[in-house]
Amino acid sequence: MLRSVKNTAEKIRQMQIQGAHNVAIAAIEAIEKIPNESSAATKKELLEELSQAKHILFTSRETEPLMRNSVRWIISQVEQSKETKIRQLNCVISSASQQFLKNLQESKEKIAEMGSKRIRDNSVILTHCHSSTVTYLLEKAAQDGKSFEIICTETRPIFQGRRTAKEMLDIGVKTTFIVDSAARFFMNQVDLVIVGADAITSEGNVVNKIGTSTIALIATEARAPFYVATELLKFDPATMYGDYEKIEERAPDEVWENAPPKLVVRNPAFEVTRRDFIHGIICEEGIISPHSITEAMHRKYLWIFDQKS
Ligand code: RUB
Repeated sequence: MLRSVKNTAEKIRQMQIQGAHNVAIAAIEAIEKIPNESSAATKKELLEELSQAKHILFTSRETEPLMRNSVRWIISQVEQSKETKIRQLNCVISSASQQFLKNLQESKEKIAEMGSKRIRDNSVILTHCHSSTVTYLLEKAAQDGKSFEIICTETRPIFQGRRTAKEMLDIGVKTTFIVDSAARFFMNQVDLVIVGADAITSEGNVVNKIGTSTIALIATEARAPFYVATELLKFDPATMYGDYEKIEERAPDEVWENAPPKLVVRNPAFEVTRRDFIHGIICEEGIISPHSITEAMHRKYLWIFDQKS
């Protein structure tokens, strides 16, 4: 039972699937497979399985509100369905999953379209980590005929920046690869910074890969606009009701394998970048100020405020 969900959760935990967008897609696809692997005979049993699946996926990585919002929404469609027969309820899972995936793809397209317009010819753009939203936006800009170059950080400890660098080279963009601590050294050559997001809080702060807030700070110092490209559904409704976004702390051996025994090694995967350092959030509703995030959520995804657990 729940074989696909367990496999996917393990891949997410081990970061074979990485980045909030890809994590959410993998989780949705795993939920979509539940009907094929389920022995549920009643709606109650199916909802119990879905609840277990939710728990398994939610505990795979902590800082993944897009995945949580996706899974919650699909389950809510089953809960609210008037259908009682398993076959029909399985169809609800399938159509809700497909609808959500379609929405994510449409959002990604809109973000790329609007973000591409912000790129002026001959710009130097710095990015951090690997965000599929950012690389898609840059790909769109290249297709639109913009000429630009990229500086990307290696992103210690597990080097997601290498993936970004390879993707940029594959689309023929001049790419410079730097160690994370060289970001300030190069910032005076940078025209704009674009990073992705793992979570957006109700105050308009953004959670992204560790190192992002330092880059935001030095971008502000150098007067280089700092943009975040993200779907609005990375908004975490729990932050609206007082909770802090949890920051995942990963195993120390990612930082130093076989470190000296008494050494304390810390490895937070993410951190908060305050809205004051964010020039704009490039999302499916347009390029918006982080201050207006809750209005945008009310306009576009009102249902999110009902889904807390
Ligand atoms: C990835 C990371 C990315 C965001 C956005 O961290 O911080 O910037 O997830 O990515 P990790 P996307 O490698 O630890 O998952 O735009 O693809 O959702």
